[in-house]
Amino acid sequence: MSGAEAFQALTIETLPARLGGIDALTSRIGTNAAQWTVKEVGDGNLNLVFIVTGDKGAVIVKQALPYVRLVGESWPLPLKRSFFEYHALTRQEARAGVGTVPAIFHFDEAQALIVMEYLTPHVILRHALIEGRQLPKIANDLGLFMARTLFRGSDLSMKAKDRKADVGIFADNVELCDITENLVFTDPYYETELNRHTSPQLDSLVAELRADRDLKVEAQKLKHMFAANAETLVHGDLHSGSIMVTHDDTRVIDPEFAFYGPIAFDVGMLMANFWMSYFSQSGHEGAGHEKGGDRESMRQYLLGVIVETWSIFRSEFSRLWHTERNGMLYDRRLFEDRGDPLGSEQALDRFIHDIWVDMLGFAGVEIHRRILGLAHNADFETIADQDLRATCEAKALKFGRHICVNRERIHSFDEIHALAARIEKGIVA
Ligand code: SR1
Ligand code: MG
Repeated sequence: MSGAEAFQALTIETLPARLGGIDALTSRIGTNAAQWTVKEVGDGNLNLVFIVTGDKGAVIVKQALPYVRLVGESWPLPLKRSFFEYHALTRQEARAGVGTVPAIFHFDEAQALIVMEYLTPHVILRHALIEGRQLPKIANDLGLFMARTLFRGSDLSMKAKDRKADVGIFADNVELCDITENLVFTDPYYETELNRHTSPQLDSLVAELRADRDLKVEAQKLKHMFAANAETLVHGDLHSGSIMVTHDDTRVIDPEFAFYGPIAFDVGMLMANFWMSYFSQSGHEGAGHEKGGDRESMRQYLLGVIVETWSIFRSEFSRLWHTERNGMLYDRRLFEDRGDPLGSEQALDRFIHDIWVDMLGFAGVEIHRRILGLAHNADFETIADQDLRATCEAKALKFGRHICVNRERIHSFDEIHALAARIEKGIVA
């Protein structure tokens, strides 16, 4: 299929004939396209995802649709998000290393499709956590991934000219940013058509949050930061559904929301999804991996993952600060080169402190939008008992409000996790 042809959505039936002549596929899965098996497995909100298997192997074919799959054709969405996903993946691989994202074999811009590595036996991290599986490597892998992609895409590392050119390219990812700007920072905080929540159980808490002036002011402050602080190339949708895992391997997928935004946005979104998993665990008691595992040990595991992810992120970011700080910010000529290494340490401490504070804010609003907005997550949605689900969600909502509004006065995970435990046990109403 040539890139010049008009866009046409693939189907299970048409895919072999349409892609059967592409060397990037045939060389990996076999030339006899008539024998390929095709399965559509997309369970995200936006795209088609096919596993295509031939006699030599399998690949993933991901194709964007000209609308939001979750909602339907009434919500058009440009195909160019596939372009941003492809270019974000190539940059992430260059910055974080081969094996941190799926390998890319082919990109067709007009057909908005990417052919990439079929990750197997990987599963979506969110599903693994719902099952009660404890993955030993995720904190290390994700801490490193964030530090390396976020540092190396910023003015701490890139040449100003290159970075500005890249900011220009990704600035066109307007519609996907618009989704986040509305769905994360605004819609959850007022009554609008696409929102939903577990009702009537959460009605009074939702009304309370929507009347909460301090919370809404903070959410808008964070939105401003999201829209105006083009600090680095962020993944833009780094939740546990955008990560695939095995016991030994972690891959970050799906960066179609990538744009130049705040470092803390990716970190906060990821942490929020670990905290939501924490508060959802009691809804999965007795189910899943090895009869559900022990959900208290799962909760302790999740808090440990959060602390370790941050610690790895912080130490790798600091290492890069000392070894790769060759961009235009915090110029070495002002500090190390004139015998003032402490000046650079002071700047680093402050830089990391700002990420910490903003991370807590972004995490708080991400938690809220997954419970009050359009796009919910399976951690809570798969809890069949509505009363139990609402109890879990209410705890997460209160926790999210606290870390968002009080973020400038929160200094450690010890205090955050002491609060989380009190909320979880019902000690704090
Ligand atoms: C309409 S898209 C809803 C959500 O799905 C994506 O994964 C993003 O998280 C987006 O906010
Ligand atoms: Mg996605």
